[in-house]
Amino acid sequence: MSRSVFQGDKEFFPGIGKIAFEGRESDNPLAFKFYDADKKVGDKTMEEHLRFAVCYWHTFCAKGSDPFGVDTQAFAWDDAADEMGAARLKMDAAFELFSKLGVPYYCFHDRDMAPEGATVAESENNLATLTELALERQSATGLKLLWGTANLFGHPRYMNGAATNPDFAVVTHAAAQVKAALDATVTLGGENYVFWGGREGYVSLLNTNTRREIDHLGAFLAAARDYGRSIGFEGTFLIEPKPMEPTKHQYDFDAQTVIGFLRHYGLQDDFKVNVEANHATLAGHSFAHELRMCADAGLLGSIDANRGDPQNGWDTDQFPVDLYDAVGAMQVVLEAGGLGSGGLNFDAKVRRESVDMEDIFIGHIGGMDSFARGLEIAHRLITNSSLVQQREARYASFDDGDGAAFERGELDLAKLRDLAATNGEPAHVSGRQEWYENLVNQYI
Ligand code: XUL
Ligand code: CO
Repeated sequence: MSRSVFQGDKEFFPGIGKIAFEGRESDNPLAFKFYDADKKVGDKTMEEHLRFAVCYWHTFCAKGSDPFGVDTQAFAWDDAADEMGAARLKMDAAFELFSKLGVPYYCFHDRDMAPEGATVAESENNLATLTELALERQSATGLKLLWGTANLFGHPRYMNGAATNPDFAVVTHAAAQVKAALDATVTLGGENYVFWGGREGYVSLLNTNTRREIDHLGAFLAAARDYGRSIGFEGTFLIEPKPMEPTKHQYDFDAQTVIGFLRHYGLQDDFKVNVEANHATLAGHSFAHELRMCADAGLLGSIDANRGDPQNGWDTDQFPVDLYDAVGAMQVVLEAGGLGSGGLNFDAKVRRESVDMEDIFIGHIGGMDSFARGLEIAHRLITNSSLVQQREARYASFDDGDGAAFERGELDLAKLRDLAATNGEPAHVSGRQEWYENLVNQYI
């Protein structure tokens, strides 16, 4: 498929062409060393396995401010007479970058793409206008929407929560936003729709009725699901866990919490989990752990690819360049049979000190190369080594006889006791963790 490199009147990233695969010997920072979109790994190409997406918010909206300092980065697409004009320029810049980078997908929040209006109707109109433009850009470039979402955390009205706000009037505004964002997602053929509950949690237990708030979240998501299905959304709804930040405690704390929540409220047939690496580490887990919990539950939906900094716990949203993590993630993804309708969305931003336009490209190239390597290594580890077989062999005692009967739920506690008494002390069997660890390093 031919893809035009940029769509608008103005080129926002001059001097940067389509990023090409040049191989690991290349010293061109604006080339892929490992990501070769059409290269087959097993039965699929790298592009089909990895399903990369660029996010609108960090890449085109955030300009390096932090709690201690103002913006450090300047974006030419902000240079317009009004907010809607700037939103159009931003879209030109976005599709130029998506195309030059060669990613198949992008993701957005409603407010990244179109400014909030003075009324619900004006906000809806702004988003609908920009959605039409995005649709034109998609058909001109071949880009696709991995997921849409609503920003239910930025506006002051959401300071006490959105769907879990103690004030019903705020819940209705959250609903209005989700309805419009679902409309936009369906118009754009989005393959998923995400809920990240930024302020769905509490800061103080003293002023919070957690039981009512969590029930409200369940009811809100069911209503969103029903609306989405009624307008023809056939994709996957996703919840993105995060333990805290900005709230002290977020209800969607981690994968296992979300899996329990989805099952409790009967949402597990329509919703899956969007695992973000930096949210995993913020919850005290590894990225691979969160992915594994979702895969085991059949609820692995999509990935927000990034990383934190091991020396602090924050959500620093750095580009993912840790190879060990990428291998661990891709091992789970491959063993789970792939990402389905999900993808690898770079929910990542360059550092506030990285002020050149090419830094944005270099960040994405590094992330794409890391996951390309992770994919190839994990594929070899699974197909060439005996790791999977060795792991399965540890459970061989459940494959037949009494162990299999136990798995079928046929043995009560007294029968289990009698087997222990009859069979005596079990042999000590090594877990061989070091063997597994060395094997992974050997394949890297
Ligand atoms: C915030 C975060 C969000 C979600 C979408 O930590 O990850 O950007 O991915 O709302
Ligand atoms: Co995210």
